[in-house]
Order: sequence, then C-alpha cells, then structure tokens
Amino acid sequence: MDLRGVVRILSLLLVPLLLASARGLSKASQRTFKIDYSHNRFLKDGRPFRYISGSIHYFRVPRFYWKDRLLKMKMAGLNAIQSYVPWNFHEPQPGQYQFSGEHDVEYFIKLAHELGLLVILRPGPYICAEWDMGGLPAWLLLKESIILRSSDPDYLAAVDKWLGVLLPKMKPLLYQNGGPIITVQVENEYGSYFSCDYDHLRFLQKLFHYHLGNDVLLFTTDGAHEMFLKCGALQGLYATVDFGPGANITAAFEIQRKSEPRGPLVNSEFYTGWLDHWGQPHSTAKTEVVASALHEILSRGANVNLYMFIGGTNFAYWNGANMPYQAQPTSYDYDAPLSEAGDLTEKYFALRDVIRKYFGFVLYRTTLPQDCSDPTPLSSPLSGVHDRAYVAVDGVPQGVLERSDVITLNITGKAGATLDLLVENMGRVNYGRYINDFKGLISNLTLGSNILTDWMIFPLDTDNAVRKHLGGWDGYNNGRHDKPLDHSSSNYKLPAFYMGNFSIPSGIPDLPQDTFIQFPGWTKGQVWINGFNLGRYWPARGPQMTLFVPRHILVTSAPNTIMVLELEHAPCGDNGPELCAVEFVDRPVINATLTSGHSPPHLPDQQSGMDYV
Ligand code: NDJ
Repeated sequence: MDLRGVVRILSLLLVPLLLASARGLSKASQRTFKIDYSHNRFLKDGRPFRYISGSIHYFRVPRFYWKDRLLKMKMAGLNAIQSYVPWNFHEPQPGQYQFSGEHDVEYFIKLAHELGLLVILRPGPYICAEWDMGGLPAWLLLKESIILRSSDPDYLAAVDKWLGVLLPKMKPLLYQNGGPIITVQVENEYGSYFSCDYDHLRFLQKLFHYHLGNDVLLFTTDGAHEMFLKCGALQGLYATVDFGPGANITAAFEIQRKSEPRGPLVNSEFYTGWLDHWGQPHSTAKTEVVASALHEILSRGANVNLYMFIGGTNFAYWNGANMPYQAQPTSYDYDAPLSEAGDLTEKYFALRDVIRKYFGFVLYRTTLPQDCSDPTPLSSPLSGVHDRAYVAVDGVPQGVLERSDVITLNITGKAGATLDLLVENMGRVNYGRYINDFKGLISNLTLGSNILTDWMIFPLDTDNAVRKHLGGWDGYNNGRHDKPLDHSSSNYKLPAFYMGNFSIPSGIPDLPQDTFIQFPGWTKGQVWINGFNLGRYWPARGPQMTLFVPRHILVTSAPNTIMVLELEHAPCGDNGPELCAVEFVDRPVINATLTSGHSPPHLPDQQSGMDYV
C-alpha cells in the first residue's frame, strides 16, 4: 500500500536563497557531533558530515582582518576552520591573562560561527606551530629542571591552572552547546616527543572532559608513521594523522587505520606549503601538486584540514625555531592559499576549484557596472555557465542561463545594482574526454560588450541549511517567516526554500510505505523529506514527473517535514487559483510526453486526479 495524498506547503517562502546571510545560534538541544564507527564518518545532528577545513591562527592575523580572512576561507568552500590556542599568548606572566583585543579568542570563534564556519580547536597546551616554545610560556623554565610535556608535577600544576581558565571559556562555544566547535585536539603530535608519557595524555584527557563535558569529541594528531602513533595515540582520543601533498595517501591513512580501524579518515594537517628559517630559501609547494593531492584526499571521503590556509605573521618576538638551531622568520606566509597579507593566490583559486567539485550550488555576486534601464544582454560567450544560473538583479528575477542552451539573457537594472547568479551543478560528465567537468562560472560573462569582474563567490551548503530547518537565518526578514517582498514580474521567482509537513497515523500496520512525490505547478528544484535529500525535480522539462520516496525516511512518530528548494517558479503566489502543495501518488511517472521548448509535458492519466492544464 503506498502513501497517497496532497500536502499543502504550509509555511511559504522562508527565505530567498540569494539573500540569506548569517545565521544565529541554533537551539543547543538539537545539536550533536559524533563519530559513526559503523559507517566510518562523522555525524552532525545525526547526519553524515565531512569537514573541509583550513588553518588560520588568530594570533598571527590582526583582529582588524579576522572577518576578511574568514570570509575568504568561506568563499573558498571551506566549512570549517582550525586554530591553535597558544598558552604563552594568553598568559605572558604567571596568573596574568590576556583575552581582549588581539587576544580575544572567544570573539574570533563567535565570528567564525556567525560566518557559518565550524571550528576545530587545538588548545595544546603544547602546539608546536613555529610559535615561540611551541606555545608554552617561557616562565615555566623558572624551574630549570622542569620536564615539559610530561607528568612533571610542576608542569601539570601549571597546565591544570591554565586550562582551568581557558576551557571554561570554550565550553559554551562547543557545537553541542550552540557554538561552532566540533572537535578539540589534545596536545600536539605527542608521538614525536621523547617522553612518551601515557599518564600525561591521560591527565590531559581527564582535564579536558572535566571542563568540557563527556560529550566533547577529543582527538590527537600525529605524523603518519606507526612510531608516532605509538606514543601519540590514546584510547578514548580519536587518532588522526597529518601528511603533506608528497605523501603516499593510501599508506598514510593505513597508518591511521592501525590506531582507528573504524571511524572517519582525517588528515588534520595537509600541508599547503611549508615553514621557513632565516638564511634558507623561502619554502614553496607547487599548486598543481597540492591541488591534485587534495582532490585525492577528498575523493576518498576523508576529512581534511589545510595547514595553513593563511599563515599570517609572527609579530613581535613570537617566532619559534627548530634544531639544529634555526630560527623562523617574522613572515609565516607558508606559501599558503591566502598570502601573509591575505591576498588571493593562484593556489587559492586552484584549491577552491577542487573543493567546489564537492558542492551543489554556488552564488556569484557582483554589481552592474553600467545602467541597464533598457534590456541589456548578459552573456556567456564560451558557454561557461556550468550548468544553470538563476539570475536576479537587486532581488528581481531576470531568467535562467543554461550551459550549451541559453547563453544570453536580457537583464534590466540600474548601475550599481546587485547582480546575483545562483549557479547549479546539474551533475558532472561521467564518460569520455570531458569528464574533467569543472563547475561554476568557468569563463567570463559579458554585460553588453563589457566583461563582468569583481565577483564575490559563496558556495552554498544547502543540505546544511535544510538540516538547520533554516533556523535563525537573519540578514533577511531577520528570521521572521513572513513573506518577503517579491518584485518578480516575470515568470520567475527568486530561488527559495518552502517548507511543509504531514503526519502519518501511527498504529496502522505496515505504515509508512514507499510512495512517490510529485509537484503540480512547480518548475524545478530540490526536495528533502526529514532532511533526506531525495534529489532534483523538474516537471517543467520532464520526462520524470515523480520522485521515489523510500519508506525508511518517513515516520509516524512525528510530523514529516518537507523542504523544497524551488529555483524558478512555485505555485505559491499571493492570490489566484494556485495550490501551494506537493502530492504523494501511488505510482511513478518517469515517462511523461515532452513538448518542444521545454514547456510542461502532458501528464498521462493516473490515479492522482491532478491534471495538468
Ligand atoms: O603539528 C605541527 C605543526 O604545528 C606539525 N608540523 C608543522 C610544520 O609547519 C607545524 O609545526 C611539523 N613541525 S611537521 C616540525 C617541523 C620540523 C622541521
């Protein structure tokens, strides 16, 4: 027996996708970040999750530029950032703490959260990082015999006091408490240190859980060699590895698997460049080598942190050194994707292209460089729209550009108006010589005879937005759910999410059952039920008119939530006979008769009773 019926999309337009911006804190009660050992992955709020992270050290970037750098990291397609917390930067003298201004690590983390970035925190207390004494305060050496990074009681006493100040500040910022911190590293490459003191790691593990709670996900990082994990890994701390682009990736993850036979693959430091020393040539790493290795890591479904995504600067006297004695210079450029001064490098664009392969929608935004009061052609002469672009000017829909099909579109708007292109990846070429199918705007767009420039680029994590049920969106409607101003005069509306729900009575044997969902009056988009991404619908083009809904995603215990991302036009106008609803039917239609010019196909008779005009 299949589920049948009509579900009205009760909550209309929640937010136009193009105008959504920052998000607030979600309710802590819904939030979890765990390891799914049976499927070798992370789960964020119970859903599969993979992070693509980049290292940025707030203590190496002026607070004045924190937002700039974080935005650039977001626009590269990262969904997380990673940072150390240097003990000596915050406690320069015993008992004297600095957490304001350039030292305001809490503000830095909250800023990342506001920009939609998760955070991987590495509070050490030892951090290495080409930072003075690896982050440990020099005043520890007042006890000349102290054994650092060990069970030395004086060292442990100082660590206990410091982490007793820092970690309570971090606890409210944990993901499960409403913040962005998803995982926390204990120590740093402990397996590379001579002491190999398991009691020290156990002390830290106990202290981290004492201050952060038992549900925090703690991990370690070590070089991808068995000898390092021998002393660096500890039961109860998830072991991760680090390796650069020249490593044998299979061998490196096999080393991780020796400590973690199940669980997500994680490279916590994928080196995008390397450190420098005074008197030695500046270290570099070839862009194509880094990009190729990143692609291979991501293709394995592994989690990765690019170390560094921006290196920044060792201001004042903060540089570290290596032995045989070689001091590191003031610049920590690291040949990273963002230069020390925050400039976009060739490596930034190459790595962004790799990351983008693992995204469905990207928003491109610029401003009209000229007045277009008269309809003006917006063109992609080389058919560089991969694959469809939904075009709007100051929130007024203009139409759709489509790869190899519609490469010119007349638009109107005043000079300086915001031009938005929401670019959809419709699937990558899977056969023949053109499988290197890059997505996004891959060649210039022209407006009239001028090439458009100065684009801002935002990869959109639509699945994450759905999972958050668009909760807390601001920047448009300020989180209210009333109808936004929709100036659309054409056949198009702004791409936007619509949400509805339906209940399946409990206590009826064999319910729920498989069913099929169809979209009478809708045009093209994506649909989720209870956060499960069912796929694309495109009744305006066909021949598929229904999507299969497997019963395992349906529940009787609570209302089922439907989220629809309509990209062109939904039957949800302010008036008229339109029915803002979707329909469940008991048989599929994947063979509708097409009509030329992509107008809605004729629907064969079927049980639903809903006929197309
Ligand atoms: O965890 C370490 C990180 O903090 C791992 N690294 C990084 C180098 O940039 C950085 O210090 C290594 N440090 S391997 C040791 C370098 C020895 C020459």
